[in-house]
Amino acid sequence: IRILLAATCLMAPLVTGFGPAATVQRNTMTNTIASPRDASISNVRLSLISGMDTESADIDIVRTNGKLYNSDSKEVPKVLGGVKIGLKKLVVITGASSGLGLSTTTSLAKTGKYHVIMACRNIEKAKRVAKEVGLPENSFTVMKLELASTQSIRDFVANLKAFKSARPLTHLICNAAVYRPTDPEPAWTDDGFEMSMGVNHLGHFLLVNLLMDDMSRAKGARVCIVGSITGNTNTVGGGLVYPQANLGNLEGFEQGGLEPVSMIDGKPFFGAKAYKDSKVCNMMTVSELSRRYAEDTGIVFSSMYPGCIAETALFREKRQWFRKIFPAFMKYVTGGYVSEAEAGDRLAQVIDDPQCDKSGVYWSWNGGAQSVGRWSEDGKPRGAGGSGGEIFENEQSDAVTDAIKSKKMWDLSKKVVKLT
Ligand code: NDP
Ligand code: PMR
Repeated sequence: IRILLAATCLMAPLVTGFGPAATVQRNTMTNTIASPRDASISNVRLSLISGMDTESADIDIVRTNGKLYNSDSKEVPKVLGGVKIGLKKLVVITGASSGLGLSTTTSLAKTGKYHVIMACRNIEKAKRVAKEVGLPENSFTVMKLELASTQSIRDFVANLKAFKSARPLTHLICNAAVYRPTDPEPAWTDDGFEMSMGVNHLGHFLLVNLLMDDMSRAKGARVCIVGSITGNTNTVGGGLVYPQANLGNLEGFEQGGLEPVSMIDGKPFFGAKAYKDSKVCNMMTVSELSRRYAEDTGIVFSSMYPGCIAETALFREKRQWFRKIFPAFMKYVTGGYVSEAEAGDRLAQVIDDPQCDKSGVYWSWNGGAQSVGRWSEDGKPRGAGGSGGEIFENEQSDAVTDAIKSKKMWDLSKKVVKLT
């Protein structure tokens, strides 16, 4: 009993250090060493209750003199990798209820290092799929985020603040997207933005900006906004397949970007192009974030192309025959196919791998049928992104790296979403 009491007292500073909302709920000793001099405890299981969720953490340490030891009696630092011992890193993933977002959630959760906030528009669906893929109970929390509403985005950020009281937000993945190639007329977000641009770019643009202050206080923070080959006209997938992304001179945003203005270039609505334009804005946003904040805050900003995950629900609007043929076409003709699971590992790598600790990079994988996927006059790889490739720092098209246009895109996006 004495050891149990001692353990509770020793753990108290560890727990209360994480903020006022954290309290000890349960404290179970599974293995004790009898000698009072050693008084070591291994595998103490703590449950922290924060604003919205209960999380357990296995702590493999304890010592009396203020120093911490692991179960091999080796002293360990109180802060490991920027995160306090016993607490997982906190990562927000938008659109975690399907496709790439869900497989990335699975990849990160299974490392045991991350607690994933699944930021989703459909809470019930997110909970259901989390169960279906067998996410460990204490590895995730589902939170409401409707990117087609700036109010919902602001509410999400406020709710996250309550949740975060137990630990800082270190990682953000902007992944959610819609692709509406067959819509004859534009759909509109709550605020009156065209749906693909509103959800894929403007919603994430607002979210990142609202979280920037908090994240700049975290150590080792990373932000990844998912881009695509189809937004880059220097590739076969983005350059040869009609329509090409083209922001024009952002005339649509200059006009306020609100209904009835649908396209960023001010031209008539074109669903497939709106998606590709939004991906250009995603990648430009990363360059701008990196230029503006990387050095001062230490945050690593990146974008990536996961490969062609041809079976996801992104293609829900496409005809049935296309959805059947597309994966085979990508596998056997272009070599650009990648499975959801492998794509999830790739995005998780951008978040977790020390190799990806460099800001402003657009990551890709050099897999698949190289000869088809490459379109490179300078001989540098621009892989099709297919299965089994190595990670590399990809180049983006001149239209994406246009610094003047990126700045204009940034300034107008701020105006459009009413960020001061
Ligand atoms: P999915 O359709 O499978 O996943 C999209 C996710 O976004 C879903 O969780 C969806 O929620 C969510 N979402 C859609 N609209 C909103 C909204 N208004 N508010 C909040 N969440 C929303 O597509 P993918 O997994 O294929 O796409 C993920 C990312 O990967 C996208 O950024 C896409 O551009 C990118 N990408 C995909 C490629 C591919 O080949 N599939 C290739 C290159 C990039 P719900 O589950 O409720 O529908
Ligand atoms: Mg594309 C190496 C060639 C390559 C790659 C990597 C892609 C990726 N595509 C390639 C080639 C081609 N595609 C060719 C030659 C064709 C004409 C037959 C073709 C067609 C095509 C269509 C109709 N491809 C598509 C579509 C879509 O509707 C997808 C799209 O553009 O969604 C926006 C798509 C894609 N091709 C890709 C990738 C990754 C996509 C998925 C979407 C995305 O960027 O998120």
